[in-house]
Amino acid sequence: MKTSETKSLPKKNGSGRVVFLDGQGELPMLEVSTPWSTAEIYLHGAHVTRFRKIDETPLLFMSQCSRFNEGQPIRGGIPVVFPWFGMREGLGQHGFARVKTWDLKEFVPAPDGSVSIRFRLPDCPEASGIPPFLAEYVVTVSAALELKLSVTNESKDESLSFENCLHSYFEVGDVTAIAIHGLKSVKYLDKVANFASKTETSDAIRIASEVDRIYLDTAGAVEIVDPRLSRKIRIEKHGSVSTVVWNPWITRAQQMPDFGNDEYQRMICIETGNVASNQISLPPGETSTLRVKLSSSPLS
Ligand code: TA6
Repeated sequence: MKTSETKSLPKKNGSGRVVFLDGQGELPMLEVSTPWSTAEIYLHGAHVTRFRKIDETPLLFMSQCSRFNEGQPIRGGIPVVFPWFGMREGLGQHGFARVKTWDLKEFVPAPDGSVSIRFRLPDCPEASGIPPFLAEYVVTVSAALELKLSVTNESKDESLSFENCLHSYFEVGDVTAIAIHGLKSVKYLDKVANFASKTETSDAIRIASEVDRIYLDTAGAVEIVDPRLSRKIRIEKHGSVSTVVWNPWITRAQQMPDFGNDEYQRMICIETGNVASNQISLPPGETSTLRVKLSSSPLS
């Protein structure tokens, strides 16, 4: 529940605007409006929880059971997974970036009406075991949603090894009716089959059971064709060679306390990053940038 409007900053130019609100759990949130769309972004995790084009169904799925608490991840939208993906012995799942309150560095309403917001991951005790780094995340809202996660290795002599992943949850009309294109002939690790190595044979992947796959060495765009919502979602990327596809299906959905039992029916995660054998090893002083553009268009 939004509780109060705390601050509204005037536009500098263009017609995009940003309003500061108390979001759910009273966590600080930015509400962004542009001529084409609206978006909501929490400082907690620099987490985009909503992107909606005017007159369209929201692009991103959000669980009705999501927690909005400091120290716990939000379920839905776009969790920023960094500096590791999956489980790390004693350290939990998917890194600490998604449960930290990011610093808001600036927001820029551009003359064309789009709005960019830049966040920085603050220093935190969890980062003490790895070489010093700077992580910044820029979210640009327009007719599309563009995301840029950059990591700079600030060490003078040590390489920085990490995984990154923008773990996007998409809203779909009926997950069993969608087709996922763009991964044919790509090798993947099948987590549901104990990480067996397989090769994708289908140009139109269908979901009819639990799916949890890490597609490796793939730089191409992916599309979700959704006949129920009559739209196509396109996921374009740069600086990423892994794509993860996840739907928990019935049993896992029931096991997750922050996810509704039936919500698996209207979501699919198509996640963009560099994980597993595609993890990044960044030399001292260098910057690695992951860019993702999410857009949608009506099915013709
Ligand atoms: O990206 C897929 C995945 O790693 C799955 O294995 C599943 O556990 C999912 O992420 C959600 O993880 P979370 O820690 O948010 O519950």
